[in-house]
Amino acid sequence: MSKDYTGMWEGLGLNLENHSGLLSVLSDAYKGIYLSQKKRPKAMEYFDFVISEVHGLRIEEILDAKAKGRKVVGTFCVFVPEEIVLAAGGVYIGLCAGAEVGSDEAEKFIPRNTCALIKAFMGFKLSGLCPYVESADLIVGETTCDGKKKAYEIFNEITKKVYVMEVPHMKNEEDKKLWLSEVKRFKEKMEDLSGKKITVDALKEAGGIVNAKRKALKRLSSLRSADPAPVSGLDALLVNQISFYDDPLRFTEMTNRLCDELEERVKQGAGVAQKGAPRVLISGSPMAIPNWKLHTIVEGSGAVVVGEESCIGERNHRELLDEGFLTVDEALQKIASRYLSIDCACFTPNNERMDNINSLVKDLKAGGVIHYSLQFCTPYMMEAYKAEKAVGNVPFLRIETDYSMEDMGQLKTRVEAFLEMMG
Ligand code: BJ8
Repeated sequence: MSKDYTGMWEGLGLNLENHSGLLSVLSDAYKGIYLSQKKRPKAMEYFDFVISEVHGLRIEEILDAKAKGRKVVGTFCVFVPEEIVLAAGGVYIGLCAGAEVGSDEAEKFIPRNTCALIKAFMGFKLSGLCPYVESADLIVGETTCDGKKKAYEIFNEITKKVYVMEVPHMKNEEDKKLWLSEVKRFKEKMEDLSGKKITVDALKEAGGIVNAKRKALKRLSSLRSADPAPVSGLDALLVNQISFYDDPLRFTEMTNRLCDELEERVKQGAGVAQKGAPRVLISGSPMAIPNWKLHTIVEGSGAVVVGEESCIGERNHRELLDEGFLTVDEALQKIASRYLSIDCACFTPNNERMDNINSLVKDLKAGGVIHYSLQFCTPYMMEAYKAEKAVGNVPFLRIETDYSMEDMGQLKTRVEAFLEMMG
């Protein structure tokens, strides 16, 4: 940390001793994993800085925004329309849930056999470690998987800040109507919270900001199709993770700067791995910050991760918002339709996801797919069967794991055998 933030953390009511401990564990893990990589693009320095200031400068910026009357909205899912939060003058933050923190505390409220992501968001809060949860005015949940849906009830008892959007589990005409009404209800909620009427101009501006961010992430994604890959999967994953909490305008500019550098690398045939190194697509449950476990294993075994078919990845930026709207109503319809195109495994059927996995394999020239499910994440664990069938002859490995480091050795052995099989 470049500055002493103790006063700020105290003001947020964080558990200072545990909080400082968490930051040093995070920073050690980060340095061990990231800074030991070779041939990192120079433009990654910005993202290194952001992660080093994850509980410092960014929180300070958010508290400044709050002091100016802006409302802070935290989410755990890509279904929550960022455009509506921004159009109401709010700050949109994807809350951290990617580390094994406070599990014992969390297990006093939720079953042991709950996915690591849910346990983490409960654990972070219960251990008084997350400044984002503390600074949020509203936490928006959703009825995606059963675990989250029920956990939000408990989370609301603890935080008194949770608002839930109903996400249907099918995509027929009635479901589309239900989702549109949920998007409208959320717009009203944001108007109440901010005391501001959401106008079509505000939605246009917000739509432009979020689309520009998605375009920058798409640009990064398509550059990873080059062989040799110009950037490691670890670095690309970090950029995607940071997209959820950084200032969107600055993030877009810095991601485009990174892409400019990567474009040069591609022109020169330079990359982070040898040309012809095994190329892996990772598909499945989201990898919330600071979950770098599987990428570390895969890239530590000589392969390169060329894409994430995940909410911290393609699922978050694949579809742009159609900005051709003239009224608030039209804007809300386009927002509803853009978000309902997300191919989360909580939908049935979810055939778009199978098509999307196949397109990514082709576009990114992946030689194999590792299907990653968090343990107890039933939607993705179940969908692995269909994903494996969908990719046909492409080598496919199913992995189920959590955030602990105990199975690192065993996973490494399995990944190495898989890479050998990929040839
Ligand atoms: S749109 S993937 S971010 S719900 S890992 S809590 S699914 S048991 S996070 Fe997700 Fe939205 Fe879907 Fe994406 Fe449940 Fe699975 Fe846990 Fe999960």
